Amino acid sequence: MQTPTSPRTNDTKSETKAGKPDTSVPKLVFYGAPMSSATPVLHALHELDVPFEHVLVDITKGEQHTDAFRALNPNAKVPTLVVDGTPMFEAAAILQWLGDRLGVSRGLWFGFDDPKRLEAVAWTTWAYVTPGAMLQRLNWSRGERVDPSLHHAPTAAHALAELDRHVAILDARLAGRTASVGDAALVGDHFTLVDLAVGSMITYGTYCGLSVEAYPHVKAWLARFHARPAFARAWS
Ligand SMILES: N[C@@H](CCC(=O)N[C@@H](CS)C(=O)NCC(=O)O)C(=O)O
Repeated sequence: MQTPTSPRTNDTKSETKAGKPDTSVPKLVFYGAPMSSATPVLHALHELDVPFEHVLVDITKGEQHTDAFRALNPNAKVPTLVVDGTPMFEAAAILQWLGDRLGVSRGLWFGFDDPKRLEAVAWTTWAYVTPGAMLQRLNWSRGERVDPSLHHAPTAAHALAELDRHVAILDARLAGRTASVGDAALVGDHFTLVDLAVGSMITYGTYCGLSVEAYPHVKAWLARFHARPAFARAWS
């Protein structure tokens, strides 16, 4: 594991708009690998604009299997986030925790008493267990890195059809939230970590062969997601 040449570390004190140190930000150590399941979490950390230490785990060299890393994440996978010394894993859980702890005051998540939090948790979880699960099935059934003896064309075709249905569900959600194409957010009236979680999964889907061309609301929403400066910082 190595830190990048210019890590954002906790030596950098987070500042409030008034210029006072934001002492409420816990010490965050993020373990990730480029263009992986860790990428949406890296994107979220940039959106939140909080200080964090970034540790690169070279999963191509097996660095995730060291005893030190397994002590943080017994699954030996990225992302892993250590918060004031306590490790957590699973991207969906990390995103929701970041929203609860750091996103509400930054307008990127919803407070416990806000009914919109119910929708936020629902859609964020949906991204990972509905299209996310189907993307896994698609990859297993035709992925380049998967043993070809495990490939199965009918399963791949079924997964793609299901993913298309998921995009249709998203399109209807976005269409119902605004009169015009392209300015809707999934929950609330502006971009939040909900859009980040779902947008990340759909973006990954497009890398795997999913098309959103037939869905104008999803297409415009995804284009705005990709135009965010923090997206470019994380997804490269
Ligand atoms: N369900 C996990 C999946 C994490 C995952 O599969 N991470 C991959 C990178 S995309 C990994 O660390 N692979 C290393 C390995 O399996 O050895 C999450 O969403 O956090």
